[in-house]
Amino acid sequence: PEELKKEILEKYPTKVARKRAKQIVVNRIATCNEVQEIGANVRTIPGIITQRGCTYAGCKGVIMGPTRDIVNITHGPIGCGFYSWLTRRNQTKPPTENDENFMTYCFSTDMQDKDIVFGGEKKLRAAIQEAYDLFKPKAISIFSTCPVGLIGDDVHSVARDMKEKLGINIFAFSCEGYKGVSQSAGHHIANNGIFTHVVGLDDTVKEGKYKINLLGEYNIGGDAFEIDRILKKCGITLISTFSGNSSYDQFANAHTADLNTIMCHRSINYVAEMMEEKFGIPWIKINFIGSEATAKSLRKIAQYFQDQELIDRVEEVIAEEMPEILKVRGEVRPRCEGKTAMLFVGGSRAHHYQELFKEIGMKTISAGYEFAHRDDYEGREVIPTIKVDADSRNIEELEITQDPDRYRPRKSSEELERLKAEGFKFKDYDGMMREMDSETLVIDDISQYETEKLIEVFKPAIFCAGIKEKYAVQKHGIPLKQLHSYDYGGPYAGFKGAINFYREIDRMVNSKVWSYLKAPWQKSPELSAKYACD
Ligand code: CFM
Ligand code: HCA
Repeated sequence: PEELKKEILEKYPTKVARKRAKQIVVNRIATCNEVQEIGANVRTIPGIITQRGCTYAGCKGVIMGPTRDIVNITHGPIGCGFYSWLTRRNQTKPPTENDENFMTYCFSTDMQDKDIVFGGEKKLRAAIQEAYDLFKPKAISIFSTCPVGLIGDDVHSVARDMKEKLGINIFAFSCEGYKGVSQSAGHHIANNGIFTHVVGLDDTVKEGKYKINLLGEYNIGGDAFEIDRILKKCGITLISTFSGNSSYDQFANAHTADLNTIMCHRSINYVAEMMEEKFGIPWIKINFIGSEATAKSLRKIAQYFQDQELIDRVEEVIAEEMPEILKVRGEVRPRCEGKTAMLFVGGSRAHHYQELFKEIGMKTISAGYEFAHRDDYEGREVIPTIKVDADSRNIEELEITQDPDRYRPRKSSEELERLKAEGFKFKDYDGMMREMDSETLVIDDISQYETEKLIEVFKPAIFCAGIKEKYAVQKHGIPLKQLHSYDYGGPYAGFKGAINFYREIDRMVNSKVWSYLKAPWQKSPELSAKYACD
């Protein structure tokens, strides 16, 4: 891998090579028992074909998009709203036919040239009024796209005015696409907004002995439905999910839960931290991708509540679910054993999905995130050492203090001591690199060129990424599994999800079709491209 890194970098101009060198790391965890530092959450170098999306996508598409009963208005050109309209396959299921679901609509101010010249606030006001007249929603939120920031529309003052006029909750996000270096900035902006404007508005205490929130689960391909099924079976009450299959009321009531569990650490750790500071709810990292990881996460939740009834119930559920999983795994594993995978996705799945591959005997030889931060690679203990650059400073860090009336520590200090003695860890995430083998290549914000190099050298049995990478990779004769949209399949979370994933990967890596495939440039060599710096 060290050789390959050198070879990749050689093609770049010196300055580019110097920057990319920090973001390409050969994992040495087993040999030196220490995670190396990786460059992450920095600007993509202009000219490089990145997998990344924008800040607006992270705020509107990712965090707020999956909520069904807030009217989400994109203030901007129509393409931005259209792009983020359900392409992520975030599913939802209103409890009854009378409950709202606005996700099938795409709300946008459809900005035109004249709005850019004369300002778009009037149009935004009119759009809010129109949405209100038509739907009478509980809440409306507004999302800024690039031109909004450039021309200086004050979306927050429009939101305040309209909130007063209409008497419903209206709030805006300054999540212009260029605001940060990737989607990640949009996550943070969305976390701040939802925490400021919605969390804590409804103090109703719901029934339930074990009340949790599920943070960072977006119900892609129905994942959250499967997790809900399992939690229900265990007798655990889900107060809210951020934000798969969620509603406005869930967010408003989230602070009444007794534990926050985090699936995707990258996108939602801010809300978890703020809920702990303001309301005293502790958080733990869990992972429902992979059957072993699911069992481990359920046990961790049960251990937190320190209640024998729940501990026993969780064991019963695991014992009930596992036989079917082991049966399918046993069938699939001999056909997949020893095959290799590469995963380049988002900010958590490139890590989580390694679990599922491991269960069927496959090895991850290279992986990386599009936009995660160093803690998602190296573990949270590096957070104090992360340099805050101008780009991150650009994103507001909210000052949170204890709520004078509603702050309530969920565990006494004796209970905390007992849990600690049992090895229980709060606020803990070890990151991706510790769980990968030595000599694997970890690459942040991988480029198209680097992707092609990896494929050429390692010829993995499967490459996992997104829609932009899919066909370029498959033209090399390597199957690509989309770990964002799941290629219209899923769910892959929880117990039933693991079975779906085993079967899907078995089908993909054992199909003969790939070996028959000839790329266009293999058939017509004159089509083969040359890199400019050759
Ligand atoms: Fe978290 Fe996500 Fe992901 Fe993400 Fe995303 Fe996504 Fe993803 Mo696409 S919140 S970081 S910004 S797990 S949309 S559901 S699949 S890149 S790995
Ligand atoms: C986004 C959404 C995305 C894109 C997926 C892809 C998703 O980043 O704006 O590139 O295939 O999961 O839908 O990550």
